[in-house]
Amino acid sequence: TVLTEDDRTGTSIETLRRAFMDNLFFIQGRFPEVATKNDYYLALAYTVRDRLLLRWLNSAKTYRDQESRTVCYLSAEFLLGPHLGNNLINLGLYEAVEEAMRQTGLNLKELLDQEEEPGLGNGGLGRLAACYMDSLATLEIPAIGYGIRYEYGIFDQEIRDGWQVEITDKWLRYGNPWEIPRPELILPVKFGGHTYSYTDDQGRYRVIWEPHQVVQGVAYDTPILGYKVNTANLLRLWRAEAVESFDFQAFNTGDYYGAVNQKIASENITKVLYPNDEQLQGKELRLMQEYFFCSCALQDMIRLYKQSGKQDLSRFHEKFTVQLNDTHPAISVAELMRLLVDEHLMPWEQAWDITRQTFAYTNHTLLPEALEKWPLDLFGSLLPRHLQIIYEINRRFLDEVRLQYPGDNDRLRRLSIIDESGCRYVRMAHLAAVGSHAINGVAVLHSELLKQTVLRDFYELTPEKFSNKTNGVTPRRWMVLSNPGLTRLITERIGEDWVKHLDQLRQLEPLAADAEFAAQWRSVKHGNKERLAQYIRDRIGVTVDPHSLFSILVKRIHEYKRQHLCVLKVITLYQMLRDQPHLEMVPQTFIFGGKAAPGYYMAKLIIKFINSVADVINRDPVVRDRLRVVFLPNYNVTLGQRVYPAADLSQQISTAGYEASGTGNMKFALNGALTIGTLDGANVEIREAVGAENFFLFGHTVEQLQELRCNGYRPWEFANGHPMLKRVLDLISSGYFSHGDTELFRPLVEHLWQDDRYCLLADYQSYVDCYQRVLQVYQDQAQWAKMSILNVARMGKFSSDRAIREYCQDIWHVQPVKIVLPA
Ligand code: 26V
Repeated sequence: TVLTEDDRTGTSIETLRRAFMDNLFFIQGRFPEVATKNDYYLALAYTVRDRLLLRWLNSAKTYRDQESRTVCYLSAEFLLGPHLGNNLINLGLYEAVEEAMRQTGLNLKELLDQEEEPGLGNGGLGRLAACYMDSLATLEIPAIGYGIRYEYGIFDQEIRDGWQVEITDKWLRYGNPWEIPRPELILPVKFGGHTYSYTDDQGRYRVIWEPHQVVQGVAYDTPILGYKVNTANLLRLWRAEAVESFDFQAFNTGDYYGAVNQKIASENITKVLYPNDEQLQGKELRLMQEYFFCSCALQDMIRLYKQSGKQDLSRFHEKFTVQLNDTHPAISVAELMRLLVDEHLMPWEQAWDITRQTFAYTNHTLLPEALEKWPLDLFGSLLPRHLQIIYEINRRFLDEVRLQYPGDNDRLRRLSIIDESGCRYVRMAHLAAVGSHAINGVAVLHSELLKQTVLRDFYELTPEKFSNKTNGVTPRRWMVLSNPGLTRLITERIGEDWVKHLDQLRQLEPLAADAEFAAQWRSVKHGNKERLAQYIRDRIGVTVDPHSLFSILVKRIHEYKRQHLCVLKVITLYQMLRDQPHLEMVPQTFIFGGKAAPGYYMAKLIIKFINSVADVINRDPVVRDRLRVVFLPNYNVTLGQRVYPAADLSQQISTAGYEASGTGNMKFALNGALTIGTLDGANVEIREAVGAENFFLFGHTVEQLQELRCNGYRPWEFANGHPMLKRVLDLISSGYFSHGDTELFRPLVEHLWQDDRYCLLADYQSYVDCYQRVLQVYQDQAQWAKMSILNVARMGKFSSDRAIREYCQDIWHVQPVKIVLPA
């Protein structure tokens, strides 16, 4: 009953209201008359946190008592997005809290807007880790996410004069109520120095690593709650600190400034997230970050293992299964070997057995420049012991290869963990592949290409290790939280089961022919578009018409993603309007968003290009209301939640073979957008699922591109052979979009004309033609709505729950563990 409800765990509106006011007083130290919005946000966050902690502690206790097998997801990035709204959804308390706030005279939406999102990731890879944490908890799988607690996450983007400007992301400025620091949970991590070996009194060969520097990792824990279950898993992020004893030593020898410098150097390790940059390679601090969090994670696992009373580590792989999210944590393979062999005195063969059974590796890119490799001298000076271990792993591995392929020296060279062609490097993908029992790509096409290209020799060697795990996204954040209108409409018709069993969306199929339902469907979409239009007006002062077709391209800016192909298309439409000022044309709004890596010149120029074209078009009276172009600054999770629900058309236009999967494509389609896309990444499977007739396909296939290139791709022939394309390129070159400056966009146009690595010109015609079909269909609003409903109805496969179930069955071999709250 309400009377006995606990202030920290109760869920009635009355209790929530009381707990909230209590927290405002006793945690924020404020009374209502002087409280800021942020005070209210924090008071609410602590109220919600109490309810999380109840479930979290019970989960931890249960896992400990039952010695549950646990998934450890190692990732340098977790792009979580704001916690408050998501936790309210998963707790099932959204409406109750909304009402409690209303009764207090506050607006929940405004408080939600107060939260600074933890942007601890670049894009798809980090966001995938966050979706997977949500699904693991929802499926009641014991799991720990291990990563880095960056003090500064991905930079904030501002646009000045059309150019991107980077601002440091001070996300911890006003405190983080979602994390619990564990100042006593500290682990040492060594760097540099040298090794020496000796034979101990029992005749064992042993290696001692005498480091140059030791830092300590401090754990920061964030509970990750599942949807309407009691499971709350652990996200444990590590922050680097100076080791006390180092300070002390320096202090004793009188080197005060030396000690302070030491402290600063240690803390630098977790200062900032590196943006996916062209020049990541050779950044020593980046390698330090990677090793730092992997060492902390593995030491922590060993600590947990030993907590359950077991001393010898021979069953480590039975307690833990570790997923490597790309190669960023691949150093773990060598680190676990070091911990087992050097520190726990295990024989090499046994340690290697355990290591291989522990790890599995997910590859997320085929781009050659994105494949991680470290110069040998840098690697050896930072991690001298690991380099020795890698040599030994490699020696034994190549011996096995020799047995299978006698005399095939070229194959040995290709398979080696050490790249010896020219400067010598450690190839992290090879280390991950050799040290894992399972290797997967993130979409069917990607997994196939992986086997044919970057990991071809590994596939030939051990085909049984390879599988595909097509990515997925969590419907909790990407539908229920961000699109309440659609959620309500769907639930009215098919009940609420779909939120956990997304395949159930298929029950919507018959409703695609239901005119009344279609009308409601369109009205939900229109409402979402109106809200986005309002946001655009507030944010950048551009008025867009919510009745126009919202055509959206949001993702990191990269040449392979071909944002500039979409701009060529926009200029084509503009040219048509200039040619025929009275042309009847479907009114369209093109919305772009995305960050460029600060060191990636072309990507930054593409942002300037989009903004320059937008400026000219939005100002030109000839366009009237038929065409608008906007670039939304600072695209992030929060903005994604506004954008996906408001899209009519999702642009997924990467060059075939380059986008490993994409996950934005799934978020759009699940919110009722139709897709215009290439046969790349998961687009292939989305098209298969929703039906070819409900997907706007264009562009060369991987095979066609291969053939094009074999015959010598000459982009200028495409430009010269296509009058409209030529006019568009000439218009750009003429300085039309750059106040007469013919230099500004020259690198862009020249690149396309001469080299066009990503084959924009080859796909232009097909893109433009396809777009005509889009416009035609859009004119038939009933037809469009029908296709939109069918898209959603058939997108169930792309839930991250499905992906996680596959990982659990095929790779991790883990079962759910029910968490029961004490009565
Ligand atoms: C890294 C770099 C580093 C240097 C040069 C440019 C560059 C470009 C891309 C990357 C991405 C590395 C890994 C990654 O984030 N992959 C993304 O993973 C997503 C989740 O699986 C997937 O949906 C995206 O298609 C894939 O790009």
